[in-house]
Amino acid sequence: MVGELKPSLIFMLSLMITSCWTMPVNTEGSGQLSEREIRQELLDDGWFIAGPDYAYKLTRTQISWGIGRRECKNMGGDLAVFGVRDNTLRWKIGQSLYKGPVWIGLWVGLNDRKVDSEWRWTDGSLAIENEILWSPQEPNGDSRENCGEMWGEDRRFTINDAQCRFRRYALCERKIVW
Ligand SMILES: [Ca+2]
Ligand SMILES: [Ca+2]
Repeated sequence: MVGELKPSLIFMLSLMITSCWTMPVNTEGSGQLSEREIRQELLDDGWFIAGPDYAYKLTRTQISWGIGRRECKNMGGDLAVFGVRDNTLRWKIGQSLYKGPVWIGLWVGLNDRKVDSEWRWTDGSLAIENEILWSPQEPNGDSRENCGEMWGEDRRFTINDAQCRFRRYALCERKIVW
């Protein structure tokens, strides 16, 4: 069969096969970004990386807890949970953000809206007592205050229960897929 093919056709076929082998792997458009490119993309988009796999960003304006959560989701994340649960990370995030716009508190992914005094993270898990570093005398709002904010004024970035309708910047968190 091969013998019936013209030599020029065989040459062309071999050229095609060789070029396929030697063609450089094109990563552009394949969705495969390098770690450096992912970092740059997040940075350009206003996110900052804290912790191994998470990025953080504040909402543009101060809004209620519910709208804050929606905005975080629109930005590809949710209200911060991981970075709030971890004391060291929360402090680090707080310090970084305190250099930005002036704020009293930031909405985080914590609420007791369903059952009062039963604090849950927005991932649905029940917050264990020592997972939340409450501000002194907090939580004190009973059924009036059902949304968690990270308090900035004392620079300790402890947690306060606040009225969900209050206007705060929301602390959005996004897991980075490297
Ligand atoms: Ca409450
Ligand atoms: Ca309170």
